[in-house]
Amino acid sequence: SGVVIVNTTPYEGQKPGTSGLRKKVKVFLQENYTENFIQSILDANKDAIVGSTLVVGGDGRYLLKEVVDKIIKISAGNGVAKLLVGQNGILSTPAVSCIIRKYKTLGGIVLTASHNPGGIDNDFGIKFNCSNGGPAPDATTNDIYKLTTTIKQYKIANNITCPIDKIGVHTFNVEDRQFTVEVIDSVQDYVDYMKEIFDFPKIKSLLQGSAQGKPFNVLIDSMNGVTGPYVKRVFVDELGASEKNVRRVVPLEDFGGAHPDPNLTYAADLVEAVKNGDYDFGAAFDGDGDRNMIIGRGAFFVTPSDSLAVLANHLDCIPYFKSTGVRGFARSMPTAAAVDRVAAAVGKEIFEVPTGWKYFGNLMDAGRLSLCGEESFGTGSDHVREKDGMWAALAWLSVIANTAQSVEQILMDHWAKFGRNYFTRYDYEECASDPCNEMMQVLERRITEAGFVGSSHSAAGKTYVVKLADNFSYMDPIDQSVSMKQGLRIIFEDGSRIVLRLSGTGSSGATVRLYIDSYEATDVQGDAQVMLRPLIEVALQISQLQKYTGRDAPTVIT
Ligand code: VG1
Ligand code: CO
Repeated sequence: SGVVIVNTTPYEGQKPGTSGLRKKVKVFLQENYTENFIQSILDANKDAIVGSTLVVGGDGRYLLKEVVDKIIKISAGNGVAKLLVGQNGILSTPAVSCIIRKYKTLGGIVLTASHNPGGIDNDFGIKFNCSNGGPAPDATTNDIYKLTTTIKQYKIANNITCPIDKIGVHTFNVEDRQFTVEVIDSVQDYVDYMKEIFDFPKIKSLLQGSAQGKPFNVLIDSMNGVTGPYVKRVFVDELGASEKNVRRVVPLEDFGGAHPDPNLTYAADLVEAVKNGDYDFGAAFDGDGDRNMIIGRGAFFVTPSDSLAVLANHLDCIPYFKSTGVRGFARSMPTAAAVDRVAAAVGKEIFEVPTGWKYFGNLMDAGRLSLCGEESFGTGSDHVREKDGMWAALAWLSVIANTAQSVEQILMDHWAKFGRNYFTRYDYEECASDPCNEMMQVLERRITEAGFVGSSHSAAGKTYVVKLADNFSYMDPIDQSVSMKQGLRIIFEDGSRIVLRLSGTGSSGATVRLYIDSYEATDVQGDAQVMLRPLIEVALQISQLQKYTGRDAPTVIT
């Protein structure tokens, strides 16, 4: 087959955000839009691309198969030697990371807009992961972006058509070079790895009741996203759960109309099912399988910042960490500082990085980091270089199997020992961009002005004195790269924090995120919304958020 060189012109705005390029499907459907971005990803790898192997897969959303087909043709056109493609294009984000690492490929292309809704009127996304299995760091995504602004042509082998619905190997000759597409089982490598990491027989006996008598009844919700086949294989085939223990396990192109984001708002029906049913545990995962929500009996909610802290304190329940040892811990800046207290107690390093999983990779590669998380329902370890929803659920079940405690008891014990970081996040989704940008500028000026540090702010009978305020910047301790302007922080004398940032994953307008974190040593049984009310009021006053967004209530509260 021959390679054609197609002339093209740049599109504006192909700048990857927190996690890849995410746009409406219709944006990707514009002539050469997707081709330009794929070619730019390959070009950013320079000479290494010729003769390389790449992993390709995504979360099953609308447009996946068409884009896989384009990646096959453009890879062939650019001298890639081999692609490992998930059957029907299906691979969860953590599975891509696992496969890149296992087969030591140059990297992978992940086709997902994660938790954003799918379907022809919704979102699609393309992300490049490097040879460590993690999302490309800023330097690489900046290179990709720069290439998209000057692209003049792309190379494509149009004659190559390769079925991806069956497992198998296809080889082609492309201008005297051999090009191979290996269609792989979407779940096998990942499931094999989970069986190495966890004690499956122990989790199985927990679920079946042979350990404590009564079966431990779980409800696992894939939200019509990519984790369906993984959940079936692990929970039903391996761990002996029944079909009644799993729900929404068929990946759908539009996620059945659901917003596949595992939180109390968008996974409300799982919460209801666990509340009203005889369940000891519920978990939900997002569209691409890297996020998780954990709830206990009666839908007792585990806030992700606490989930991270609890797991940090119980890593000895997971065989993987017995062999690797436990290195440090890390969290993203807006994540509540509960894990910091565990790190201090067990004498481990703790890192605070900007929002986005790409910032954890260097620390893991350097052997400094074992477990990390984000408040946005992301939890994971150095077993891969992405957050991993199903891993988090299996980690929790390991803790439960080892401690013989309920989810709620585990949290109560944790708070009794460490105190509690109350946390909440308010999201104001799809606001007008200009006023939100203005709000952030005005707020940054105000909080960095002389006199702001030391000023007091009162609401609902509480007064807070500012100790530090800035626009968070981070220097990577491994390669010294600096990431500026990662979110406005106001930290008060008592350790309470207000954080404000604009989302980098939306596909239209601006989404404002307001994060509130406040520590209580002994008053640990309260309701987060009640406990945090004064601080929320203070945040709304200082930011004038309601004026700028025109919203008097958030879209989502977690
Ligand atoms: C959000 C979360 C962030 C997460 C990112 C990708 O980013 O806040 O913590 O890493 O999504 O998650 P932002 O910029 O919208 O706040 V996923 O599951 O969409 O890959
Ligand atoms: Co995701």
